[in-house]
Amino acid sequence: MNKIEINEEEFIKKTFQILDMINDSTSFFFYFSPDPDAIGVSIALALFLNSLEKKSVVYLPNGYDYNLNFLIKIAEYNHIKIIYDVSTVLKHLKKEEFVFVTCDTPTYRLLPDYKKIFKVWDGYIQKKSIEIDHHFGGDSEQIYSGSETIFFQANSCCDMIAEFFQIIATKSTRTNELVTYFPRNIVLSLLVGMCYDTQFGKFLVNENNYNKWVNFLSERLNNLTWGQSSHMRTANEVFDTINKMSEMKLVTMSNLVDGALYKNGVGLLILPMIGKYESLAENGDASCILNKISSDIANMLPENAGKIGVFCYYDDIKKQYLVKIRRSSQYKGIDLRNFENDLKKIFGTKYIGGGGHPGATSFRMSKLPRTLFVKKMNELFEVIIDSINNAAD
Ligand SMILES: [Mn+2]
Repeated sequence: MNKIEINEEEFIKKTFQILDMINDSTSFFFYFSPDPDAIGVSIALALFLNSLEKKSVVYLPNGYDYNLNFLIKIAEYNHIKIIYDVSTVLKHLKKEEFVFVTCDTPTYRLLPDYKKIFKVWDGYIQKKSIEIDHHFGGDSEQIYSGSETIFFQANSCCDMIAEFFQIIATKSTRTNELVTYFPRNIVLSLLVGMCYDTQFGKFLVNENNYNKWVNFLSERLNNLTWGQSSHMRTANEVFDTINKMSEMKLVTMSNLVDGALYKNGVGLLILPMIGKYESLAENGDASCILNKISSDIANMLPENAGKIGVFCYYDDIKKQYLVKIRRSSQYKGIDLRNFENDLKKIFGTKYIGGGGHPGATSFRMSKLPRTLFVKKMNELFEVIIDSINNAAD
C-alpha cells in the first residue's frame, strides 16, 4: 500500500488518533527490523505504555547489535517483555489479540519471520496496528491496511516520537508537563535513534528539529544522571556507545570489498546470490542488510581500487541485476555514462536501462543465468580497463 507523507498539522491529528487507540487497548506487540533507531523508538514507546499500565512485548531476534544491550536491560527492568525466539513470540500472539506497533521499517520484507507472524495476525478479528516511519520512496510502503500511521520527513523515528510526546504534553493543563514525558530511560532511548540515524548530526533532514531535540535531551540526561560514573550523561557518550556497532558494518564491508577482483585501478565485485533484505554480516546484524549498505559498498569499492569500482548484485524483489559503477574521489578521467553503450552491446536485449552522473551510475539488467552474467561482467571489466588505458589521467 502506498505511503502518504503528512504535514505538521496532520501530525497533531494523527498523534491523538494513536493516543485514542492506545487508551482503548491493553496489549502491544513491537515488531520491526531491529536497527538502533527502530529499537530506540520502540523501547521509548513501550516505556510510555508502561507508565499507562499497558503490556508490551518486543520481538528482538538474534543479530541485533549487542552495543544496545544497555537499552534492552532498561526495558526488561521495566517489565517490558523482550523475546528472542519466534516460537515464544507466536505463543504470546496466539493467547490474545495484540496491537501491532511497527516503527522505522519501510517494508514488511524487513520484518523478521513475517510469514509465521502474519499467519497469526491474519486470524485476528480486530487487527489494530500503529505505524511510524520516516522512509519514503523505493519499495517503502504502508505495511498494514487500516493502521494508525505517522509518516513524516524526519531525521529519525525517535525525533517523531519526541514530537508525539510533546504534542500530548502541550494538551495537558498541568504546568511543566513536558518533562514528565521525558524520564531518563526515555531520554536515553530517544538519543540512540537520533544519534544513530543522523550519525550525530552529519546527515540531517531537519536541522532545527535535530538541534531542538538533541539539546533538550542532552540537558535532561545530564540533569537526571547521578551516581556511578559509568552512567552515560551526555549525548556524546550515547553516540560513542552505539557507534561501536559500525565496526561490525565496517568489517562486513571490508571483507566483501577485499574479495573483489582488481586490475589496473579497476575493481569488480559481483555479490553472491543474497536476498535484498538479508544481512551480509556473519551474525545477521540488522544494520548490515544488503539493501541498507549496498550504496556504501558501491562507494567503498572504487576507493579501494584506485580509479573505478563496478559493484553488482541481483535484486531478488525486482528480479533484475543492478550494476553500480562509481569513480573514486581522486579519479576524473572518464565519464562513466559512456559505458552505457558497452553495456547495451554486451547484454543486448537483457539491458533494461540506467544512467546517473559522470562519476556515479547505476544500470539494470533483466534476469539471465548467473554464469552468463558473470561472464558478461568480466567482458565489461576488460572494456573499462582498456578505456582507462586509452584515456588521459
Ligand atoms: Mn530510522
